[in-house]
Amino acid sequence: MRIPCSPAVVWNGHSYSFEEIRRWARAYVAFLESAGVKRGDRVAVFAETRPELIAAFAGHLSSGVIHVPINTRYKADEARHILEDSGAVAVLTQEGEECHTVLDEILREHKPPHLRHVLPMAAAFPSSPSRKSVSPSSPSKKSTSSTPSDDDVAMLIYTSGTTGKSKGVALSYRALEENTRALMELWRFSPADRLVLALPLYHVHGLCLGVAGAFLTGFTLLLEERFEAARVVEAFANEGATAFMGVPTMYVRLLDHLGAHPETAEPLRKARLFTAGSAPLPAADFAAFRERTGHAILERYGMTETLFTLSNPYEGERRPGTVGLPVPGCLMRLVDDEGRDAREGEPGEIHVRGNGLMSAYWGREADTAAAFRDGWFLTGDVAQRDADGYVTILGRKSVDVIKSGGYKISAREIEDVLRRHPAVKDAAVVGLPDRVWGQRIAAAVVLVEPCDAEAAKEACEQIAAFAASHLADFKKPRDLRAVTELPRNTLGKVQKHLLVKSLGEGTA
Ligand code: MLC
Ligand code: AMP
Repeated sequence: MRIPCSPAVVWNGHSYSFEEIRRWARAYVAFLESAGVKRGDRVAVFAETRPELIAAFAGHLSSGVIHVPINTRYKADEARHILEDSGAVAVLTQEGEECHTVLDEILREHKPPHLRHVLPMAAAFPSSPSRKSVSPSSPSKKSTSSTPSDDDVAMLIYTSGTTGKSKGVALSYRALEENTRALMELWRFSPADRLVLALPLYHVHGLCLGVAGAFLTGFTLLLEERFEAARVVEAFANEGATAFMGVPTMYVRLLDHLGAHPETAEPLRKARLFTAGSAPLPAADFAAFRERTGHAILERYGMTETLFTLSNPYEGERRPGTVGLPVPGCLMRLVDDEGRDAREGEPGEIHVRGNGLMSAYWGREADTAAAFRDGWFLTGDVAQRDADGYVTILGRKSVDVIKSGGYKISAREIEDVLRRHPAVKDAAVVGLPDRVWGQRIAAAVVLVEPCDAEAAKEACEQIAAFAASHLADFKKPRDLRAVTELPRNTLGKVQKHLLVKSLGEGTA
């Protein structure tokens, strides 16, 4: 496919053409080769968003090196787990950043056994790319001699589940390309688009729909290091942005911004498309955004293990509170508790087949086998379908899977950390409904030594500080209370719905 002369990336006012990104990627691959990194090796990326990360991803794709991005908010334990579990041989990092300090801590304590190289950004990308555009073409996985095959693993994206530690989701070149292409066609992306990309580059939302979308379609990424509502509005006002993709928390913040500065809504009216996903978009926010900007946000549904499988239509009706219909190349069943297909309007678990399915959980055969039934991936999400086929997500089968700010969080992982504190005898974590974050983390702990209210408060502060030092900020309990016992049923299982009620009282 010929890519037109639009830039690939705009960053801090500088434009980088597709050809520049490709050249940069080639030099980076040569650098990796000189360090002995081979096709199939895992290379982790633990650095904040910058254009070099786009080139690193392109380089990994072109050379068959498996891309392993790490959440830059992770603390040492969390990042170490990914480095060890993936068997990464190298990690790309940027000096001076918080995650570089975290990496130093990991290396000081005990180097992950397979990790041979720490690659500073300055060494991996020594030449600043010029800003002059030359005859452009897309970074292509067919450009090297050792062309990866469609079934090779392109990337490992770590995601939480019902178990404590995160699992690496292995996604093939085929899944990445076919699913992304389907979405790009469905949403009519073209080289004329300029997408404001403020999503993190370590999850499939930003990496596939944003970066891979640009590689496949040739549109321009207006790249932001972090989401800031004012910057998004500015990009539509002055930088020719045409589209934005966000998680619902970002839309809440955008709406707050538009509320405080109503005049800034006007440039958004000229936009072509706003999409939302990763968590439920409240119908009230859909309505408020439409009223302010004239745009019906296009909500879609996805999962790291399946990529993007349901979407409201581009041209037809976008129904608030629904995630639309199957994406071309994807099939969906709703299966009730008896294993039958749920009837219209009845709840069932979403089972998925199709072009975006993962190959496996990295190194976890039993978990992989348990995640599928007869070739269908069992998502754990419960939904219903109306007469026109539109799907509404009702919730998740497990209360131990929490979504906050669009991040998937395992209640078990937080409980495991809380239980490591010497004052904690037992702990339970739940997600409480939250207007901005979708869900916010709350925890109940049973203390080893029963004590009066004042001492319990002090103990809770210490436990909260301990949790904060071991967990990424977004996993930190926002409310942590001491209780005399956890509500358990006769089988000893914690009744989390009762905890949601008691912890949520007076805080909604
Ligand atoms: C941060 N804060 C939170 C919080 N996260 N408070 C409650 N709950 C949370 N989850 C607090 C911080 O402590 C801080 O408080 C303040 O909010 C600002 O923190 P921040 O870290 O600067 O926030 P920010 O960078 O603005 O992050 C918010 C965000 C981010 C929405 C931009 O969460 C984000 O990028 N989310 C997207 C994640 C994503 O890409 N998910 C897709 C997964 S793929 P204080 O008091 O210190 O100011 C997937 C599949 C699919 O799900 O379908 O897409
Ligand atoms: P992740 O593992 O981070 O990829 O998160 C996937 C999960 O996000 C899904 O299983 C859903 O629970 C949730 N999700 C994604 N999109 C939506 C949406 N539009 N509405 C509700 N939940 C969503």
